[in-house]
Amino acid sequence: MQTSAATTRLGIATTLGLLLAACATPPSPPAAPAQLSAATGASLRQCEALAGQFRHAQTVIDSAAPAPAGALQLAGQPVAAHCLVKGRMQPRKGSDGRDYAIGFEMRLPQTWNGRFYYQGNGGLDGSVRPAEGALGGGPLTGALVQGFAVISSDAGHTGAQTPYFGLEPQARLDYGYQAVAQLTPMAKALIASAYGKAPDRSYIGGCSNGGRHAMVAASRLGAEYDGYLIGAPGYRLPNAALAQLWGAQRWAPLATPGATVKHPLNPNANIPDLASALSPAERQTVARAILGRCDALDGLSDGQVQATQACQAAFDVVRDVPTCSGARDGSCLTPAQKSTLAQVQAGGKTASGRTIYSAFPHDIGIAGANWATWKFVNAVALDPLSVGTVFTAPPAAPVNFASADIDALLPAISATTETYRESGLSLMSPPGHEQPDNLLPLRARGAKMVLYHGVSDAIFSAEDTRQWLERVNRSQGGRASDFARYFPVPGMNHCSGGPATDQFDLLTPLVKWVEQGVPPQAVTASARGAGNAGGTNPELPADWSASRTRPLCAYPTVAHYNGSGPIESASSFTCR
Ligand SMILES: [Ca+2]
Repeated sequence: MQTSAATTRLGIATTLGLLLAACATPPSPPAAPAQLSAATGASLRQCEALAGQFRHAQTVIDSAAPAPAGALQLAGQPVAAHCLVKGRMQPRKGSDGRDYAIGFEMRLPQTWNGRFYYQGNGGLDGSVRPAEGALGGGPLTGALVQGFAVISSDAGHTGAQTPYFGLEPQARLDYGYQAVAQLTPMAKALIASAYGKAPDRSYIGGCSNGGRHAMVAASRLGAEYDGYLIGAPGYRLPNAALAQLWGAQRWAPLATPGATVKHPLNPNANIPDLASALSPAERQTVARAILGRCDALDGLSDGQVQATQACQAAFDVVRDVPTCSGARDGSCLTPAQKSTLAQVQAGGKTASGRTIYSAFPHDIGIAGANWATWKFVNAVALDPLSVGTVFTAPPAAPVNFASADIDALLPAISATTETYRESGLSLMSPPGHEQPDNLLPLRARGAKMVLYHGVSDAIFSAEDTRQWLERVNRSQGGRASDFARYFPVPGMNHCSGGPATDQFDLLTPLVKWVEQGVPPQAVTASARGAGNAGGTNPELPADWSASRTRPLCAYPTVAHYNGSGPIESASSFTCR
């Protein structure tokens, strides 16, 4: 009897222990997402008539005309016949006296696949780029040629080269998120007029600021889109821009005194030649040192580091890069260069110790020209403009990178005023990105998110994207991969380029996931060597095949060589 009572007490204690343990663990995973049905196609019913007949609030259609097959080319191939509609939403006189509107074009295929694609554009927007929905670096395909009805927009202002729209309160809100919110229902209604039915499935995608638009839409417009293709999302763009100024301040003392280069936007102006602080040969030296530590971690020494996350622990700038014993000759770094590179890659902090943005991964794409353009040219010529006039409240003149007070500017991106009622961070970032619980309805509905990011992106950090996914995973009981998958692109710079296989189509796998329930795990990416129709990548190492392929692997899996098989082919690798 005593044994039995003891057993019962033990049972109660065990139950209590389990209950206590249960209380201490994160919430249980959400229920499995619903499965959305597949889109069905239709044929275009009308084109020119849309100009006179389509009615939508605050919308002006300026033209609607057929674009015959071949009027637009993608990767040297004619795009099929479609209808090109141009228009504007919310035309208005801005508080600065200038004329504003949300300009757009839509391209409606004659033979439609039943889907809508919102093409998010890059940079500061400001121009209506052709609505072709081009995919991946040096694209071979795009949403339009795949049969989507595609919209492209200037996000509410014109003149991509001048960020002064940021002084106009509504224009900066349109740029941040309100243009997408206005255009989305209009575009769906226009599609319904053109084809006799609304889109069955809707997608939004882009890279850089376009990836940001898609990521913001997931938080703000989660019921409007079924699939989100999010490339190099500058989802904390104000922080990233500020970190650029901080980094430029670190590099400046190492640059050749007095040396200048042409301003990228103004041929009559010069800027300091910060690139002399870390020359192309020195960046190659760093890349070689990274290869030395990390190339074989994926099972094959092939000039690519697939195990990018493991490489962060394996590589140390100060230890692994040769130190100059004499003058700089490209084959080594001085101790000051090493410590600056280590500091910049680790991520900036203000003088008072506040984190400005994010760490950046060590990766061989540091050898890429685009890496240097962002760190040494755009950090001096572009980011001071956007920080000064778009991301801070109240906005002011462009800041000077050298004298910018980072400690004062960091709170200014979170500040509001009577006129600027939303902060730069609020208008640019996905609400709730710190704790992405607000994605639960999107997930439950069956919508999917596919993210990708060049591991050597020098402006928006792949580490910041990885951290976002980890937060989603934590907030959803470890089940983020049910609806959100992230594909790091080793070696790739900002959206394309660098020593990388940077040509890929992640939209097709996203559609398959949304509409057929097949989650993407390994997606083939190609190098763009000689003869590539999407445009060649001049930074492809000479010892790679011109058409090398590798699988992009859903994080946290990594492409490992199988131990046999042709080394230029993705088929010899497995994501694990
Ligand atoms: Ca390798």
